[in-house]
Amino acid sequence: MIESKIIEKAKEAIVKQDKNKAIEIAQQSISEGADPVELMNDAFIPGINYVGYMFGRGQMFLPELVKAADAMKAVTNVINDALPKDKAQTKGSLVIATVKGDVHDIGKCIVVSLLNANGFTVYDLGRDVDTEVIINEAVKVKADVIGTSALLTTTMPRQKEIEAELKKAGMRDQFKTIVGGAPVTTRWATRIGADAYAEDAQDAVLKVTELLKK
Ligand code: B1M
Repeated sequence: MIESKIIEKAKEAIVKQDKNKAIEIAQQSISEGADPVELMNDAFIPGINYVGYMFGRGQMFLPELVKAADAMKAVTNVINDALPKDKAQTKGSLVIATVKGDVHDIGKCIVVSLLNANGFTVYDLGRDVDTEVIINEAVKVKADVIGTSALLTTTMPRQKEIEAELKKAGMRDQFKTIVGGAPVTTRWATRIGADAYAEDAQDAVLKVTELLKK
């Protein structure tokens, strides 16, 4: 359990867009024994979510959102470096990307790191990635799973496009698919025909593990 004092400080550093402070809190907490995943989930993510809430209400503006995201990105790097690396044989491979038109990648990077830490081989294609590129890469590396992240309601249809393109190419059975991102739901995953939906990075590890058993 992360101490409430740390949670408050971490949230404040993100909301105040104080990158150095956020890095310092992350590094210090980890050196004092905090679990990096808990630290991210319980302390920093609520901070960036609050920023999103304020932005949505018009109480924070784009430059502040960008600075808060920059602080969050720096923290993500600290957390990712602290994750144990599972050097065991790969449990399966994934191609992951944030879909075309969408530059949100903080959550996707956390998902990638946790999958890596749990022994999966992940080909991270980055953000704003075209459907065709995602599918071609999955074919090229013979991925078991295609995972996509979408943070905008306007980019969610790209996840549907991937399902449609795979079907059109007669390749739908070749890959399992998993979708995620703040506006994405189980209902959406079912509606578009994706094999799984994951709410967060830990859930992604569980769902991918289940998918590969099928
Ligand atoms: Co933007 N943004 N943003 N933004 N941004 C949202 C998404 C928004 C909800 C904010 C708001 O209005 N309240 C809103 C979308 C509204 C909508 O679609 N209806 C929004 C908007 C409008 C925009 C712009 C259009 C703003 C503008 O320019 N006027 C613009 C769009 C740019 C674009 O993509 N084309 C924009 C830009 C940006 C920044 C660049 C400034 C920055 C992103 C920086 C970056 O990622 N490198 C940013 C940020 C930071 C946010 C919020 C505040 C935070 C997102 C985040 O990092 N969350 C966001 C508000 C919010 O979501 N509460 C918002 C933390 C992260 C850990 O969570 O990404 O959800 P998340 O990932 C989670 C899970 O979803 C899941 O696991 C992760 C870890 O727990 N998950 C997966 C994610 N991907 C997965 C994949 C999986 C499985 C699980 O399998 C493959």
